[in-house]
Amino acid sequence: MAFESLSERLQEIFKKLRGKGKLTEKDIKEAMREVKVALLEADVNFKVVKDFINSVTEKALGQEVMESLTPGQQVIKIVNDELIALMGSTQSRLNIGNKVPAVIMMVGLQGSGKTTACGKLANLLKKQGKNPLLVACDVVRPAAIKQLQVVGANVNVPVFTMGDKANPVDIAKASIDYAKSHNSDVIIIDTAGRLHIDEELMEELVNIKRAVQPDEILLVVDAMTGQDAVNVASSFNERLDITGVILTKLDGDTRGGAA
Ligand SMILES: Nc1nc2c(ncn2[C@@H]2O[C@H](COP(=O)(O)OP(=O)(O)O)[C@@H](O)[C@H]2O)c(=O)[nH]1
Ligand SMILES: [Mg+2]
Repeated sequence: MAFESLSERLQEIFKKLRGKGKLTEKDIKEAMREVKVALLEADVNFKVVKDFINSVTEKALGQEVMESLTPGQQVIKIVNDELIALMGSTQSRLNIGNKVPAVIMMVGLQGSGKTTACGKLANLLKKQGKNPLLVACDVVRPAAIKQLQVVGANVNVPVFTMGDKANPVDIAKASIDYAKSHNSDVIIIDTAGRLHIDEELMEELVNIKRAVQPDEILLVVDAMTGQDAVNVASSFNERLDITGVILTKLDGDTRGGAA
């Protein structure tokens, strides 16, 4: 992911700064140039990057920093503080923790990227020391279960399935017992989508929600949806009271067909 490699790049730049006792103006400018390149390569808007670098450079070149005992640390702190200000100062973390297993339900239109996001989320949770279980509740799309199994295998996370003849509500319920007996502390439910919002889909999702009381209901939205994303989000929110949104396909050019 773009942010992953950006943070790695920044760590490298910070390491160099930290290694220096005293910083010269040249050191700081050199580091800022590297930060700038890293941000641009992570596809951050040029004007945003320019303002960011100007603001950080100005602060970093201030007297207090240059004369402090740990100028490298000070500069790193400035970059971090400004980055937080830039990206939004409230970090949204998943609200899971008390209940075992915690339940995360993924919802969204067909093709929005739910199944893919399930894998990414499972991987992330695993890195945080969790023991996730993926649950195959999409029994509508023919190859959906197989797809989730491939996604799960890629990140080494088990997948709970009851095949495509079972009812999604029953699958979701059964997965909780399965998680308990297999030491999974968080389950990620992959649900079916539709091409358009329809009553049948919403009812299915509402029923799953009622059965498993998710801690988080994350709406997965394709970033290319554009303005219609707002309509999609409010329709899902009305019925399901979603707790978060995951924007997918921010990478690359997924636009196809008519330009
Ligand atoms: N480029 C790109 N493609 C994605 C992303 N997420 C999903 N896809 C692709 O979009 C298609 C639909 O994704 P899928 O996870 O099956 O969507 P679902 O129907 O909501 O489960 C697949 O071909 C995915 O590989 C993403 O973040 N970037
Ligand atoms: Mg899917």
